This record gives sequence, structure tokens and C-alpha cells, in this order.
Amino acid sequence: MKGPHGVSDQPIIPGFHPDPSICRVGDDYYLACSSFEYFPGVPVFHSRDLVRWTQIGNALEQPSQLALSVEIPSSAGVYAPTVRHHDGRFWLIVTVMTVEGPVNVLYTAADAAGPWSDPIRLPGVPGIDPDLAWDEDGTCWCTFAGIGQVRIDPRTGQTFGEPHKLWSGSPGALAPEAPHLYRIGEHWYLLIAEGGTERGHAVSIARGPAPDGPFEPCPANPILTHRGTHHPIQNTGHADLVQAPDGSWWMVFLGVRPGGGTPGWHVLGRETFLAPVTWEDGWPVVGEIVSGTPAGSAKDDFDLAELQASWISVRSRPADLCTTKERPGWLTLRARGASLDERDVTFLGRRAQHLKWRARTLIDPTHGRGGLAVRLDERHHYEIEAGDGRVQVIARIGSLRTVVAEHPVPAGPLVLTVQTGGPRVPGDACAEPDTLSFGIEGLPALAALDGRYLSTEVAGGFTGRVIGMYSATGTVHFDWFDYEARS
Ligand code: 6LW
Repeated sequence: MKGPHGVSDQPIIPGFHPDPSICRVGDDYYLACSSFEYFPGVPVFHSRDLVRWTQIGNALEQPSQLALSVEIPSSAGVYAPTVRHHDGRFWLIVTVMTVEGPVNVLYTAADAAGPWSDPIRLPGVPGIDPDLAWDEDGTCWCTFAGIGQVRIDPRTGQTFGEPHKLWSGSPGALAPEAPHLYRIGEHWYLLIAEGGTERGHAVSIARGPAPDGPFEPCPANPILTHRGTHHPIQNTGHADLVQAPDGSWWMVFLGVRPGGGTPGWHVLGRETFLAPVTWEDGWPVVGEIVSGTPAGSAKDDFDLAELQASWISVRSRPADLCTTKERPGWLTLRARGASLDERDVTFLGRRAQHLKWRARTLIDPTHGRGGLAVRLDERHHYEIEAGDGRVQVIARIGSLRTVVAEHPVPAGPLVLTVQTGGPRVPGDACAEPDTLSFGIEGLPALAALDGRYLSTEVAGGFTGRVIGMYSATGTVHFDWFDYEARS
């Protein structure tokens, strides 16, 4: 799909799916992304053509694998994974950013769809964005942001020797991070991100004779960046390389689709994109972005005890959301005494994957208060909330929280809606308004709110919009949830 500048602007995995890591086993590709404060963690995808991807699960789906306490701020939690296949098993190494700092852990599985093991801790790996690479004699090298490296035993987490410095990236560049090490032909290649994950983001590479260097930088560095351009995809960086069965090479990386003019703001978080790679004089050359296929619409009737893999909750979630006897075929959310302003709100949502969409849910607020929300974090969210005989539209932007609209409703179930587009917010001079309209199905919209305040440029952080159902007080039941992609 060509964007306004005649270049591809579609991610292969839309919505907040940043820091992609990819590996191939035979004709099958597997890809994993960061998930931060959301549970389950580390979504895992499968493809056979690099363009069409299906989520096959989440690597960290048990509390024993991932415990995200309320002390962990939003956009901390599960950072950049690396997924690799070696000796017949999948290996996933990832940083969990806790209030005490980064904790690196490793999981393994026979099947990328899971189940994955409990965490193998790596106390001797001091940096974020850990990578795994094995050399010819089976030694496992763990490389991490900085760029540093240490030898490890991935089965036990034991490290050998002291971590050593490998490369500081391009002279004067910010934050050398996201390292990945590959043996390709006669060289070892060290791929990194640098410049920070915002508009200055870039990918650079170096090569050397051995996994621990010394490394010489590519004379054409950065081999990928969109900084200083009008390209519709910005912040490109944090890449991983994979070779196809036909010998061709490909790069997956993160990028954002900013709206609202220049520099604009992005609301879907950092998404995963794809580009071909060719080789010249033993150095990779990154080609034009290959367009992915837009995600589809999705409806869930909650008739199955097993939730779809795309559902995520904030930090943790009760196990019995759909299997309660009190309301078979309904989703039951029991408030944990917290609202969307709190870090342990009872919430079930899915990543927004389109710039234009509509979401609806049938809610029964007879026994509590709850509703339909668009969340960036606990300080940036808009929601329509039902209960106690009224519906309210609420906006939380930083330290400001206000009830924007209120409407009396009769007792019993009702359909709540939120959609992008709708009336331009008065005074919004923006070329491409990003308006979020909230309402009760069958009635005029109750409120249209400016979406720029639910963007990463305003809220900060590493995630993107998540649309979902929540319970603020008591027990709230939801019969179905419908997410409709709109052009
Ligand atoms: C990740 C770092 C980055 O650890 O942002 O874009 C951090 N790159 O490599 C969180 O995504």
C-alpha cells in the first residue's frame, strides 16, 4: 500500500509491537516484540512469507514467568526481546525493567507457540536489550546495550569472565543499543540501534573476525534512518536481520506513523516494518520498506474459556475472566478497587492497529461501574463509563481529569461506542484531526475529544493506544467486544 509520498507506509505488524526480533526455522519465521507493563508479555508471531503474520501466543503467560508489580511504572516492564533457534530449541532473552533496574532473563521452548519455560536469570548480564549468538564451537555470546558482551550458559544463566566493551557505535551518537550478532560468510556482524528511539533513531553495523571483535564500522553508517526526511514512517531503528530459504536477506525494524503535520505525533506506538537487504562489498544495504497487509477487524463473544492471544491486561489479570459460572458467555471484570488512574485497574484490551477504527461493547453495569477506554497509561486515557444510572465520558490528561459529558440511562445492558474521526474539535487547526468520539449506540455522540493528548509525544513512554473494557467498581459484565477497522 503506497502512502502519500508514494512509498510503502504499512507495517507488517501494526499497533504497538516494537523492538522486533526474528528468527527462521526451515520455511517458518517467528517474531517477538516488547510488551512493557502489559500481561501476558512478549507477543509471538508466525509467518511463512515475512509479510502476513499471525499471533501464535505470548511467551510470558504465567505469573511464574512474569510478575509485574504496581511498583513498576508504565513503559517499564518487559523491554526488547531477542528470539533465536539453536540446537532444536527456541531461546528468548529479554530485559524486565524493574524499579531496581534491568533484570535480564532467558526462557526456552520446544515450540515458539509455547509453553515457554520459567525464567532463567542472568545476574551477570548488566545491560538492556540482550542478544544471543552461538559460535562454531557452541559458545553462547550475550551482547547487550552499550555495547557490551559476556559469554553465558543459556541453560543455567551462568556467565563466564567479565563483561567487556565491544563498540560504542558511531562517534557522538546517542544510546548504542539493541545489538544483534550474526555470523555471515567470513565475518561476524554486529548490528545496533543508536540515536534514541525518537526522530533521531538509526541502525548501524560493524563487522569483525570473531564474535568478540574487534569490529570495524560500516563506512556507510547509518545503514537505515529516516531522520531529517519527510518519509511517512519515522523513528526507524531497532532492527534484526534474517535470511530467507532462497538466500535473500531481510530486516525487520520499528517505526512510527506520525500524524498531525511535522514533526507530528504518533498514537499507535512503534510498529514493526520490513525491508529487503542486499550486500555490497560485504556490507548490507537496506532497500525500500515492503508494505505489510493491514490488520483485520476483530470481534469476541467471550464464549470460549480461553481468551484470544491479542487480549492484554495491565500488569496482571485474574484467570477466570470468561469462565465464571455467574455469567457463562460473558466477560466478568471484578474491580480490584482501582480505576484507570491506578496501576492495577481490572482491564482487558487490545492494541489499536489502525489510524481509523470503531470499537463497541455490550456492557451490563448493574453490579458496578465500568466501560470502554482508550489507554496510553494511567495518566493518559479517555473512557466512556456506565453505572449508577448514568453514562459519563471522562478524560485524563496528565494531572488533569474531568467528566466531559454525562447522560442518564435506564438500568440494564447497553452498547458503548468509541471511534476515531467525527466532528472536528472546535479550534483544532490541525490538518489531520485525530478526534475520538464517545457515545451510546443509537444516540448522538456524547463527546469528541482531541486525540493528540493520547499520543506518545504527549504521554512519553514506549507503548501505544490500547482499547479495552474495564471495571472501576464492583463487578461488570461484557457480552461482546467489536473492533472494526475503518479506511
Ligand atoms: C529498548 C531500546 C529501544 O530497550 O527502546 O527503540 C527501548 N529501542 O532498544 C524500549 O523499547
